Amino acid sequence: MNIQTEVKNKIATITIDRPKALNALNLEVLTELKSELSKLKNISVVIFTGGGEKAFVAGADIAAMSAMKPEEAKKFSEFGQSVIQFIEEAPFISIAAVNGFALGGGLELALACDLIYASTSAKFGLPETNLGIIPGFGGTVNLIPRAGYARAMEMILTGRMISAEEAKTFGIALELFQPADLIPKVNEIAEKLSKKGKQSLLCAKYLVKANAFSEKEAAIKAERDGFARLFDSGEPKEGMTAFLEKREPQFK
Ligand code: DAK
Repeated sequence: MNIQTEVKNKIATITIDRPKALNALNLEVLTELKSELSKLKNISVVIFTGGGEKAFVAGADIAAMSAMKPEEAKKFSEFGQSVIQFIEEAPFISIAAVNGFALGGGLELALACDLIYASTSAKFGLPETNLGIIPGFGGTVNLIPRAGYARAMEMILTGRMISAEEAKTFGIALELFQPADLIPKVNEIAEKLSKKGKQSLLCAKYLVKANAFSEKEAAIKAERDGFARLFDSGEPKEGMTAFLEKREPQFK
């Protein structure tokens, strides 16, 4: 199992636990994640975090993506987006407890959550353009309301990794905690939330989201179409192969 779920009172903690690949998301991990989420009953708050010392989630699995045939890529995209959408619309409050690298699809998973807290050693980024691809789990849509247009554009174009401090300054992480304090502090926040009326929390969540994202469906479709079109250019193949071969990509 790549996903560990712990339930206490009305709070579930879901740990993406594939530390050898820095918790990268492949179809198996996403399938287990969806299955665990679907099993939750009478839960007010779900905390997402990463297993091991280093990573929250270092992105979609590059090795898996680079080997995908078009049909598999389509399945991965559609299924992955359905998991992200499930979290965004879920009848619980979601909190990302970012304990290390939150890159690419990993940052996008955090951005799908209602609240993001991080350890002081966390690192954030959308490095997809380094690989010849673009974010595909809502990054081009969901970063803007948090970080603003200018920072979202900068992070997506440069793909640079930012520190936890910068992520807080940009509005991505709400608060930073020492690594050992992250989960206890996030648990305290979750406990306070779980004592409130669930219907009022959910009503407020859906209203805030509706106001922040009026054209979301079209924007997500445009992201998906853009991602698929890129594969005609040869850039994704060169970018991802270079990562796996531990060399700099040579884009034409
Ligand atoms: N995928 C697969 N394996 C990964 C990985 C990833 N994203 N990130 C790390 N790993 C693996 C490494 O290959 C390495 O494996 P071994 O060589 O040991 O077999 C192991 O984890 C440990 O990583 P490193 O040795 O590289 O560790 P370092 O401390 O030196 O560096 C790092 C840590 C996080 C800086 C580095 O691993 C790194 O740059 N990782 C890649 C980060 C990245 O580029 N993330 C974005 C991936 S692309 C879409 C939906 C989603 C997406 C796209 C489309 N659609 C719906 C259309 C999303 C795309 C992405 O997320």
